Amino acid sequence: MIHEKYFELLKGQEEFLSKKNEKNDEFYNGVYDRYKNPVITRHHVPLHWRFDLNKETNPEFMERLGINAAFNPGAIYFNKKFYLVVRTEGLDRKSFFAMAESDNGIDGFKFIDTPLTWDDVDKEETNIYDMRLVQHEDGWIYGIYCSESKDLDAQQFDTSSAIAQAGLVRTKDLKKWERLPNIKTPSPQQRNVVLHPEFIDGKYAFYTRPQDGFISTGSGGGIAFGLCDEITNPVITSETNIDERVYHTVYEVKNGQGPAPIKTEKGWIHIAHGVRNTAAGLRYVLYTFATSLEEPSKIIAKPGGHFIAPYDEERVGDVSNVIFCNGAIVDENNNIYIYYASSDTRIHVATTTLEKLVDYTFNTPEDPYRSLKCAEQRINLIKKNLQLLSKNG
Ligand code: M1P
Repeated sequence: MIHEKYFELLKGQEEFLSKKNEKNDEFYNGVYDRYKNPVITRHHVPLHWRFDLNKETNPEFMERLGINAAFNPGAIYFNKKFYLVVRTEGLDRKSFFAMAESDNGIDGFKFIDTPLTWDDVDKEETNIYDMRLVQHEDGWIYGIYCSESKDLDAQQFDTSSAIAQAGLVRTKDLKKWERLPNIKTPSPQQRNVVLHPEFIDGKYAFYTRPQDGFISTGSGGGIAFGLCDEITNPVITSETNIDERVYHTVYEVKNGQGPAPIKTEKGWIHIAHGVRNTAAGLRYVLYTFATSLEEPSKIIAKPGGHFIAPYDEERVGDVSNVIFCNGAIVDENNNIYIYYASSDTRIHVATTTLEKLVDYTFNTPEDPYRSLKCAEQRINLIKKNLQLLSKNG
């Protein structure tokens, strides 16, 4: 017999899920729009994924398998629907992937089917998260995610040290997933590995993030680029750093490629995250850069500063002061949906257009790296504006 509390909670959840999302008019920067509500939170997770509905086995209707957070989603536009592969984290800290679907990409996201699983090829793999989805020109949809295991070489008292590797899966229908071997690179650890959507010189091309520690990138860091011959035996023999960490920037401590780059007439546009350290801990923001169409590993434009940073309530969560993005969608009208998570807790969308993203990336001044140069940059802007104002005044 189904517990009566289920129907009461279901009614409330259905009302919550049917709430329309609206643009947040209090925010303006001309580059993108923010929205009033997150698109996915832990409260979106279906009740029958969390509660045992049977009154006999759960007379008090207790939540048996609670959800802590829903964040860092991979994204893909498939058969005219918006799909997010959500990093769904149980109360036990383990993340799993779950698919949510919406007709318009702004609201109405619902978790579908059941959590995603595939062949368990790596028995040491403990935690999985942050999938990047890409429709490759070879016809497959690939998912690359962080596959985390305990560091077996750590001292016995050290129960925290971990190893991050790049797990690889693929599908054609978003239902049946094939697990391929982890991607091998010259670096001891990897996170934020992303597949480029097109072949380069007939090879699969990847953005990687070499690191020799789990949290700190150590002597590694930066966004690197590497090629691989065979996707079923993914070995990248050489990684070249294309976007390094730089002192006193928003990507001083760490950075990482976000979703797969977006192709435009002027170049590939990349959305990445940059990290700096503060007295309150690490601060994660997003930034963009463009690489050449002829040479996707060559940066040709890079605005200074952040593109999206924690705003209002986004600042607070399980890991506060974090904006992270590993999923974006471009629809048939060149509208762009950037799915970003705030503070490792919930998912938001920011919308813009291809035209605006190109304008922002190519026409925003670069970081001149020194305060007096920044002041000069701003004085130039002020002078030009004052001239214009006095001519038209
Ligand atoms: O907690 C913030 C982020 O920390 C890590 O980011 P990076 O890969 O740059 O080290 C990841 O664990 C990410 O999931 C998380 O959001």
